[in-house]
Amino acid sequence: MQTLHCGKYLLPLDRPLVMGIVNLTPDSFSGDGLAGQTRAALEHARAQWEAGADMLDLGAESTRPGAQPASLEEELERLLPVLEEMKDWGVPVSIDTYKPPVMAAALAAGASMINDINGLRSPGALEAVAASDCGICLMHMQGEPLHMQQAPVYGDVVAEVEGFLAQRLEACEQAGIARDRLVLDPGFGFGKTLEHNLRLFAHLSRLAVADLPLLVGVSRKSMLGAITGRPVTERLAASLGAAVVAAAKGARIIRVHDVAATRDALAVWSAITQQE
Ligand code: YH5
Repeated sequence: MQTLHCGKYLLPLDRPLVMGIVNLTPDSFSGDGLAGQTRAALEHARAQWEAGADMLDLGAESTRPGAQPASLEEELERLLPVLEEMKDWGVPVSIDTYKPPVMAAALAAGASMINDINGLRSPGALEAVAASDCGICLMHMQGEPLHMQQAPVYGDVVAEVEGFLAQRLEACEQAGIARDRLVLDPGFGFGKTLEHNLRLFAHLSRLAVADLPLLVGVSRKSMLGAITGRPVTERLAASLGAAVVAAAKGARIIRVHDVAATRDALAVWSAITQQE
């Protein structure tokens, strides 16, 4: 059975794992300062964990299309107090960041995984993770968040994303990072039109370069809004449909906002699949 080495955790990949999203950006809180933000984030993290998440993904900088970058200091100020509280919960904590100093500080504070939308391309990123035994998610993105949705262009999107992931795997191997720490992600919505996203989803299995596990993150995303015509607050059913299709196409980790509902949907898929 395939496993994912994630710091002190060894995660079995015989059923799709659910990664619960924990958002630490200020736009997701009422605005009562850092202490209030920390408390709200911890409550959300606890709820995601109790809902059955296999791991939690903490993001302190918005990477939504058109989002402005946060400073290093802001990102650390939001992350570290939350991580400090969570380090004894017994849950693998992933950090959604592309900044090497944030990676290093988070790993020192007990994080088990680095989820990098930039695929460890920032100078110093490979070194920051190579020095530890954390899990790593290598995601594909065309452009950078501020402009990536303006005019994404590909020749063959599946071939290009596959080539990128193979190249980042190669860079990790050169840096001495063991393969059993790596997860690959096509990066739905990151410099992709609806058509690009659908083509990537349809050919998901081709992206499992070197048979590495795939992570899929489409929960509540605009592509689901484009398909259903629904606003972000009404995309649960669409997200569950996508999660099941992702699992059926071989995804090993599903990154979601709605953990309990996703676990139920995947439990049905798993039960039927095991019966076959
Ligand atoms: C991902 O796919 N995505 S942050 C816009 C939405 C809803 C959700 C319009 N970090 C991924 O979740 N990390 C993000 O509604 C990620 N894979 C990995 N590995 C964007 C996001 C979102 C954006």
